[in-house]
Amino acid sequence: KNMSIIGVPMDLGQNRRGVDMGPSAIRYAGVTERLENLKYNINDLGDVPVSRPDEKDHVQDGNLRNLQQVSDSNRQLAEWVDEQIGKDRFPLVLGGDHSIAIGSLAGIAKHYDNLGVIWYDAHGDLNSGETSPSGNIHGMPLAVNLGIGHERLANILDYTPKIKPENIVIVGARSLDPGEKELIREKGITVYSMHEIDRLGMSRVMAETIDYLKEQTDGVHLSLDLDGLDPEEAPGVGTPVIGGLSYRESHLAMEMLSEADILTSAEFVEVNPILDDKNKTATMAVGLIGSLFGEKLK
Ligand code: DIR
Ligand code: MN
Ligand code: MN
Ligand code: MN
Repeated sequence: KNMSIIGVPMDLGQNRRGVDMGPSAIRYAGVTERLENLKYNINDLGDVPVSRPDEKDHVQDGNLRNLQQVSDSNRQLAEWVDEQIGKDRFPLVLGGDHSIAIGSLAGIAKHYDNLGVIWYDAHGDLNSGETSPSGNIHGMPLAVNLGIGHERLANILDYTPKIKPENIVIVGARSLDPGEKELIREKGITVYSMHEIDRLGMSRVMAETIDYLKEQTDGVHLSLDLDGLDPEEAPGVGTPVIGGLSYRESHLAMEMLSEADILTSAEFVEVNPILDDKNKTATMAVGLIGSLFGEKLK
């Protein structure tokens, strides 16, 4: 199986510097070797260019920090991802902050009529300039992909929306802003928050997610924000939230996805080696990637 790795050293979608080194940290933790051991043919394309922020960290165009730079890099990322899928290569995108899901989904969703998305995250990332408490675009990518938000973000590759609300499953949520909760209700988005995961167990949550998306969609993208995990296990993230998913719950989820064989693209985001403990979080990401791509079976 052919896979292309794309790094996106993006830190302009939020306030903590260092997450731009996420792709390096994940490569250093051995992602390519891990996948080659699983008999994947890997082409590491390197990193999508990210330009520097303006000198003054100013909020542009109605509460959107670094809009121009975030939009430009995401457009390029979308083109790279689109090209790899065109060559029948599985895109594995490494972040960078979660604003890069705008570009990756723009490139991916073109190829599907009914793309499913698993959003593994402590947050909903469903804000817009109007609802965001921070102006940080990394809190907005899922809304943007629903067609909600600035047109320079929502209209990348000249189409919108990228995905349908009924094709989204959020897993691990425990920090949702009021505007995000309202959007979840209004659009009927499926959310397995920590409450549901505690009650049902990850095994049932993933079984339901897989059954539902298998029925409903023609491709599935996994967008995994490392802050979905508990900060004790994944401390190298910019917006940690107590009470998260464990190492085993997360590996079980990846193993079940691997067995179900439904994924058509994936991204791992928000690894910040400056905030980390001896590259623990990048190492966690690489372990999860190993499980996602079949380590248990091979
Ligand atoms: C918050 C934090 N909801 C915001 N979002 C984060 O700024 O919109 N997303 N950290 O990953
Ligand atoms: Mn996120
Ligand atoms: Mn489409
Ligand atoms: Mn998050």
